[in-house]
Amino acid sequence: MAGFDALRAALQGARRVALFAHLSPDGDTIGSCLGAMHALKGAGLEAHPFCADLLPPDFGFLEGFSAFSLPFKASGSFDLALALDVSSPDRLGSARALFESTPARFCVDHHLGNVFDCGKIVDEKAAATAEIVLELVQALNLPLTKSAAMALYTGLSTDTGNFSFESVREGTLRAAALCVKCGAEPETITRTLYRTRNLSQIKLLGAALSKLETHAAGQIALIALSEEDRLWAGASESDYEGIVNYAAELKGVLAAALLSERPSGLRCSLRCQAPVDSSKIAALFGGGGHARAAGMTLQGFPSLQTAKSALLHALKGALKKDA
Ligand SMILES: [Mn+2]
Repeated sequence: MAGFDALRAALQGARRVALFAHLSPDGDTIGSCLGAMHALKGAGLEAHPFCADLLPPDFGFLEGFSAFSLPFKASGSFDLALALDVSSPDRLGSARALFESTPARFCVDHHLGNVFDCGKIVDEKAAATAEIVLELVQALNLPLTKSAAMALYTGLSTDTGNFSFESVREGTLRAAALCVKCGAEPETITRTLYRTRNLSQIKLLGAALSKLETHAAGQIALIALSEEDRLWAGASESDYEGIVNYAAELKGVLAAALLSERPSGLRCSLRCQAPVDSSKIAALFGGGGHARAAGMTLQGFPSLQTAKSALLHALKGALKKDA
């Protein structure tokens, strides 16, 4: 991988490493940061994870989760900065300044169209950034402790729908097997992340299902959740996770969207089946992601209703063009 030798060299002279997660952090960016942190610490380095956003509390079961801090709380300077699962400097949010002020900078990522201008270890075929981190851990002979294995397995699992997406390749499962060999507990991770819900999540899901609409002869499924729905359910940001899949699972649906008014803005999650490309639809609204799953924050719409109309128009356009 391009950038690997440079990273190895940079690590040799480094003492303090700063690790960076992206805005709206998911299991892959969090798991990759914590996995890298444990592995680097095991090799005698200092490593600190940073995220400019609030972290979803669901990942609190991972060892070292509380080590994450906001970038302005960083003390001292770092020799090496590593952005994990971050596709562009913008996605660092307010952590960008800390990243850019560090002398040696690298990103480890699997997104299409990574636009960083630094040392790059990018594999667009990897199902998760955690998969690349595992390759690096092995290639650099870093220790894979149980804590690191739990974190990296979490990254692999969350980015692949628990090992069920098209992106899953032999290397993904080999990476998972290595994590299990080193102490990762698939049952604990699966139960904690996918089989445990709080009341606000169940209520929000109920509201979402009652608002599911279909369009274009059943090829589009759309859910729009208002601020009122959020207040009724008592929902927090992380409670929206996964709801879009209910729309995507409806038989005959090629494009599914969840639009939601949240404290962080008007968010949209997309799930599309081939040949419709989620990332192309997201790009129309300044967002990004992958062909099967993408997301964006919609800006400049005076109401949920106008945003919904614009989104529906874009979904219908994508169906005409791609399907
Ligand atoms: Mn990822």
